[in-house]
Order: sequence, then C-alpha cells, then structure tokens
Amino acid sequence: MLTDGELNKLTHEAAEVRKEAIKMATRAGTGHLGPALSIADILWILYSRVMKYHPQDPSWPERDRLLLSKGHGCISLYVTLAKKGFFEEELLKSYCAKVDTLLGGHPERKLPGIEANTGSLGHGFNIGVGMSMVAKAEQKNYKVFTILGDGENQEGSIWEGAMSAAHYQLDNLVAIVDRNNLQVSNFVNKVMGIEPLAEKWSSFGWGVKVIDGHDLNQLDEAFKSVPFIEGKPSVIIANTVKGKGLPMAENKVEWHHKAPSLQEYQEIDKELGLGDL
Ligand SMILES: Cc1ncc(C[n+]2csc(CCOP(=O)(O)OP(=O)(O)O)c2C)c(N)n1
Ligand SMILES: [Mg+2]
Repeated sequence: MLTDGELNKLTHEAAEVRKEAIKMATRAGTGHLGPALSIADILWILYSRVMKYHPQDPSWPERDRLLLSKGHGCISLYVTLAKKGFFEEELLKSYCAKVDTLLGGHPERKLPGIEANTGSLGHGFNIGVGMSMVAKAEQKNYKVFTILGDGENQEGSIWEGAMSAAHYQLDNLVAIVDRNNLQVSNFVNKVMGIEPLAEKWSSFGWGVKVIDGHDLNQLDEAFKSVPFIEGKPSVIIANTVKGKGLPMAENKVEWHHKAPSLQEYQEIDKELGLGDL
C-alpha cells in the first residue's frame, strides 16, 4: 500500500506526464494521444516503483525490459523515459518534428530506453516472450513487461505467444492489457469481441488479475505480486479510459489518432493549466 505522501506525489507526477504528452502532440500536430493517455499511470508506476534499470546505462544486462507492444501509444513512454533520466527532456520537443527524429510516431531502438521497434500489433508481446525465454536459458533474474492494447488481443500471434509463454513456464513475463474498450474506429466489442478476456488468458495457462489501471495502489500491488501463480506468466488486465485526463478526448474514438488544435490547446490550458507550448 502506498503512503498518502507517495500516492500524492505519484498522482501529481503521472498528471505531469499527461500534460507533457498533450503538449508534444499539439506541437507536432499529430500523435496517438488517446492511446498514450490510457497507459500513463501504468508506465509511471512501472518506472517509479517496479522496474530495475540504470538510465545512464540503458543496456545494463540485468535491467528489467519493457516492450510497448501497442507501440502507437509511445508519447507517454517518451515522456516517462525523459523524466526518469534516459535522455534530456528538451529532446521531447523533437517528437515527430523531422523524418530522422529519435522520437517518431512509433518507438525505435535508436532512442535510449527503447528495447525494440514496435507498433506492428502482435509483435512486441512476442519479442517479450523471446526475451523471457532468453532470461530463463541464461538463468538471469530480470523481468520482462509488455503492454498490449485490448484490440491487439484480436491478433492471432498474441495467442501463439501466450501459449508458448505458458508452455515454457515464463513466470518472469508480465503482460499488461490496456483494456480501454476502444480500438481505431469503434468499440472493441463492436469490431470483434474479446470477452471473456480473463478466462481466455487463464485457460492459456496464465495467472490473471483484473484491476483499475488508473488506481496507482492497485497497479503497485499487482506488479509487486507477480508471478501471480508460481511457474506461470502473469497478465494484468487494466481497465482504463482512452484519453484519460483530457476531458474532450476521454472515451472518444476520434481521439485515437489526433492532436489538439492550437484553439483546443487554449481551452485545455484553461482547464488543466498546461502553460506555454
Ligand atoms: C498488425 C497491425 N495492424 C493494424 C495496425 C493499425 N493500428 C494501429 S493502432 C490500432 C488499434 C489498436 O487498438 P488497441 O489495441 O485497442 O489499442 P489502443 O489504441 O486502444 O491503445 C490499429 C489497428 C497496426 N499498427 N498493426
Ligand atoms: Mg484499446
């Protein structure tokens, strides 16, 4: 359980991540803002309370690995990595600013802290399965965390990876499903329903917890209790809100890939106090 002081601090910091993400998308005039905002709390708790890493030595062999399998949500990851010291915060201004930027619309390994190029849905998770197998083969203690979209659960490759992870007893692997109920153009249950999701993962041999993905205490507790079942990989189904923290974007399908206009920014600024771009 987080103390009140810890909870207040982490809540404030996660809100700052969101504010910066909104600024980045506005400056660039592009970005998957809704999908970035739903995972800001998950990322902030992972990097603040859970994962082992040295920002000055991003390739430290014992580090925990994070694969953002829903790579399009990368704006919040970029902000998190900058705030945790992987690179200067000034670099955030280069998000989607030119063709050869280090901070593109999907994460690439050329940026410190990024483990793999991701964005083709169904891939990052399976890279994570492979990394977890390597850790086991080399008797290393690091953990592998991978964040998936709920729509991404419609990809067949996810279920091949899930089956493999259980078969190889990868209890060093933790998947987090960002259960925001939306995908590109509609609600997930309208496009192709994935329920009963917890039972599906469980039947594939995973330990499962369903939590509120914006409740920092629940996130912290869930991460601290992995593996949920000895010898099995763990999945956290995190119920979230797409666009969380930006009222005009919350639960709005059109904010899947959208940036605020300058006029909208002024409105948001009044509401959230973002300051100059
Ligand atoms: C293999 C593949 N097919 C299609 C896309 C295009 N695409 C990008 S985001 C997205 C929707 C993802 O929805 P979800 O997994 O729920 O993530 P969310 O945006 O809600 O975070 C799609 C289809 C892709 N990136 N990769
Ligand atoms: Mg989704």
